[in-house]
Amino acid sequence: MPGRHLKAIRTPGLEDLPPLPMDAANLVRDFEHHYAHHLGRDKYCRSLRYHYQALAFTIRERLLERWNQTRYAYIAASSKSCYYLSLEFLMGRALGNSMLNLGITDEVAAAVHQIGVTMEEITDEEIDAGLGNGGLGRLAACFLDSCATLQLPVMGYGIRYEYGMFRQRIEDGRQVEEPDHWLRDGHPWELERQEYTQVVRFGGRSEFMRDYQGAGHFRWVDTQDVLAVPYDIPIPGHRNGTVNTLRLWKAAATDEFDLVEFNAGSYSESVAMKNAAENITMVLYPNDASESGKALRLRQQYFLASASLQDVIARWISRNRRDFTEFGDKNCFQLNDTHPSCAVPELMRLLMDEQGMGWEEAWNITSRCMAYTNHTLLPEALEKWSLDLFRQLLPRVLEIIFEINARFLSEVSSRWPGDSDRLRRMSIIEEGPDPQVRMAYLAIVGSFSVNGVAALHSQLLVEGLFRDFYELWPEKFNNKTNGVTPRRWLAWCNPGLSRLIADRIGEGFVADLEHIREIAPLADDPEFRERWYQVKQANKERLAALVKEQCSVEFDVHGLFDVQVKRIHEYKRQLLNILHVIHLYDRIKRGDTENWTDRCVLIGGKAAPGYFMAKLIIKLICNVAKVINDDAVVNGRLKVAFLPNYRVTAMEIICPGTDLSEQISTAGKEASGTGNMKFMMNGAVTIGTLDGANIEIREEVGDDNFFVFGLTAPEVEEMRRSYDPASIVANDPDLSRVMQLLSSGHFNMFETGIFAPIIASIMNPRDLWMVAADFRSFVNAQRRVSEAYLDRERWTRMSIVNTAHSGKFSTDRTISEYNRDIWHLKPVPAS
Ligand code: 26Q
Repeated sequence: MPGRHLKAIRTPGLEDLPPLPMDAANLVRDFEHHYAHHLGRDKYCRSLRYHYQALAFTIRERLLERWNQTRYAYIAASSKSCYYLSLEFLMGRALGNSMLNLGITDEVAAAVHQIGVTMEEITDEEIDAGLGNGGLGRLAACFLDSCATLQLPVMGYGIRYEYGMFRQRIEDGRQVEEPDHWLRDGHPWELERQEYTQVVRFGGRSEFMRDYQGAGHFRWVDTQDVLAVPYDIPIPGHRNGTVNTLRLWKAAATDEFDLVEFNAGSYSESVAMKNAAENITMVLYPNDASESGKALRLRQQYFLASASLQDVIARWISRNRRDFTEFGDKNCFQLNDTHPSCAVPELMRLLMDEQGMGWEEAWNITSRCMAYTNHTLLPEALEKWSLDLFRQLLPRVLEIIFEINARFLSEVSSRWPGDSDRLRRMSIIEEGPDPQVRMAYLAIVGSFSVNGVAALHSQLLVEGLFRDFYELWPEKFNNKTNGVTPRRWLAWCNPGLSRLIADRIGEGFVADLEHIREIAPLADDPEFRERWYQVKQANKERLAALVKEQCSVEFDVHGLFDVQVKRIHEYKRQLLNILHVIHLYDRIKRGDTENWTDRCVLIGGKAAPGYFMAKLIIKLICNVAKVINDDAVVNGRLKVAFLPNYRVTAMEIICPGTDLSEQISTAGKEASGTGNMKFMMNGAVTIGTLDGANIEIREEVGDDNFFVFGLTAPEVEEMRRSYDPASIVANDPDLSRVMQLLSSGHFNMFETGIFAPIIASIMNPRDLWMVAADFRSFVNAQRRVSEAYLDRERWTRMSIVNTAHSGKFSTDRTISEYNRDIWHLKPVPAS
């Protein structure tokens, strides 16, 4: 029954079963059981897919025991809980991570060996769970790992998209998108939880009525209802017995829905309605900035918010009856950007319309348990939804937003009487011919905490985008610098380096990355440096093999591996990177190659399907790569490759094999960046602007171990006033030659004029990303990089120092700060 929690049926003894043994022999036995009896395969099966599935089930049942124990411990502690609401969880693969966190990597390796396949063959069968676009989605995944490792009662809530992030192919140098039907062969890690199905309503209208006592109530009627069916995914902590939950909702049509239409004799309408309902969770929007105005996207956002809140409330009622006095103290909802911010009016609606509370009481609870994280500084990426769309889809929710706004604006006007300009600026509703709901303002007004994701970003938020709100409520605003989980991004993806580190300082750094600082003195130990260098070389071999296989380009591991992988976006300036590549090519052609450092430049990332410039930049990278790689004069001094289909699993091979990490966004535009942290942790040195978390990385490693360049954020804003790229180009002979090469058609011989929009954007005085402005400084910094790389001892020392100072960038630190300042949860040991 949707929405209703049945009384528990106790099956005696189930939780007293002896724990499943973890030794290799028992793993083999359970593997064989799943392979033969569950999946029905035998020795004639030609596909390794079932080996993967059987092993996944073998490990999942070991997670299940700990999962239950964790739940019992949380119930017994009746502690405060936090819910991470996110439209994206970019989980990647689960098998390796589960083994690592259960602490059974060696046992599984032995078992797999007995079965007669290699570990790599099996792990390669797993498809990435690509339920996210980029940084924001991967951050959510790293957060869940840290919450479980810190034994915090935190649950993730998201959407079980049928199709995840599209697969990218490159055809003739251009991006082609293919659907990612990742669930085709089933997902062995998930557990369907039909019994916790919720109903989410859309459309209809809001009605006011009085009950028999004369009290007024709002009713939302004539709605179209959709079922939300939960699928749970286990999130193991690192060797601590805790297994937390990620709950993903799938949309399904209600039975009644079908029947009404069906009985009316319209079978096809009924099927169409069913499809409309199930479409809600069909596909992830592949846009890493906002996608304007799409009704289906708003449906997804409300669907997630409503299903998750109803689920939390149902659990609350099953444990506390209808006593909500402590609800606000015992629950916290962290909103991953504005995407789930319908949660603010939706919690109001559930508390008032369904639980019968008055406004004051409901608002008191809501505004005490919502917290909002902002992930962008680009004003154009701030989410807005048209009022008309809102009214059509969520009429009752819009009414509540109006009331929130009215009460909020009256607070503003009593603080600043007569300041009508301020009222207009701060209103949750943007007036105009097509009025809009400003989701960020809704989130700020409804939350007790608002945070940015790096020090600079948080500072720029209160000085710029959210300045008015900061003046009103300074105490709400705070910073939480991002991190990445050292389990996946060091221990799992870089076993060679992890062993070397563990040999010297023990394994403690995996659970507490602050310990990694202890390797810093070893940068002065020549023998340690030699071993460090050898590990890096081996990782470069692995990366070179991937590049060979995927791009048919041969990277020589003695060259400097120079890597930029991330979503393709103008503000991230892949264009600046390629201008430098063209400049190096030009130097080779001119014979200016004294003391040359061979370079292998790797660029990868997906462009939003509708983003013309981003797609054109991919085409340029591919064309430049082809010309350079085919030019005999270059003779291996420079290699360039575009890696197709960049994703979590690719990064696991890329970051360990990288020498130089490119973090070159226009200052003030990248909120934080997290790829920068993965690279640093794996001993890459950064070339970067003073943007996002780069600033904090540089602070940790020191000026000598970081190649900084470019305008600062205030300098960028200052330069905009008089920006004149034409004169910058004219006064820089190197840049002139690069622009000359571009304009001459050297990289588009039989494709006349295709790069004209790129040339125009560089030459545009209103170029938002100021590519020409930073060219000289970038090329100079790259010169210093090349020189440093020629001195192998010096470079290796820098590499060690980078890893040694990566402790701050563990999500364990980030989550501890969220907990200390925002959530206030007590850790609960699993047993
Ligand atoms: C919004 C509305 C409609 C459709 C799509 C979207 C949408 C989807 C994804 C908007 C933004 C995103 C993703 C944003 C993102 O990944 N931001 C990155 O977040 C990282 C984690 O905080 C930061 O490190 C990066 O700097 C930031 O760019």
